[in-house]
Formats: sequence, C-alpha cells, structure tokens
Amino acid sequence: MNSVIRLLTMLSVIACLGPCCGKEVRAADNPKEITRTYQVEGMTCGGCEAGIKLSLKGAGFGKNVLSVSHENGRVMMQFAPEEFGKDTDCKIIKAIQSRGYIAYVDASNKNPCPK
Ligand SMILES: [Cu+2]
Repeated sequence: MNSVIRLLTMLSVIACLGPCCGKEVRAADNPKEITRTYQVEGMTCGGCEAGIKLSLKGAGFGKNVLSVSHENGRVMMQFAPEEFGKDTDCKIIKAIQSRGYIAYVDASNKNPCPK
C-alpha cells in the first residue's frame, strides 16, 4: 500500500513538472514583440496607404507593418525586441515623411526627426 502511494506521488510530481515548466521557460526565452503606433497626417485614401507601405518596405520594414489606415490616420508596426533600436522610430517616420506626410509618435512633438 505504501509503495502505491509513493508511486502515485512520484507520478503527479512528474506530470506537473512536464508541460507547465516547459511553457514558462519558453515564455522567458521569447519576450513579447514591441508594437508601435505612428500618427500620420495627410492620408486620404487607399492609395496613400499603399504608398506608405511601399516606402516602409523600401526602408526594410515590410514585414513589420501591422496596418496602415487613412481613416484612423495611423500606422501600426510590430518589432521583435532585437529589431527595435533607438533610431527605429525615426527610420519609420522618415520613410513616411518622404511621401509628404506628417508623422510622429507623440502629438506634443510633430517633427521629432528633422532632416
Ligand atoms: Cu490617397
């Protein structure tokens, strides 16, 4: 009887260590992606959205684009932590500015990356 209880205890410890621990380790190894929202003034239609997407692609950020919306005046981007550096915001903003739009992250500074 004692050995059966010992066996059951061992089994439950093994079952608990398996999947739950694996999940926690994976989450720690792969921190969450960074999502950034850029406000864009001047877009009026789908053509503007397509043009901005092209510029972002040309700047090497094609795979980071989540959405471009002329209705919301917003560009949403997502980056892996190692892809996002100090100068990333300005690279994005300059790519959008190159099409003649005003772009910024913080409305209190609408020209954060002067040429
Ligand atoms: Cu347009």
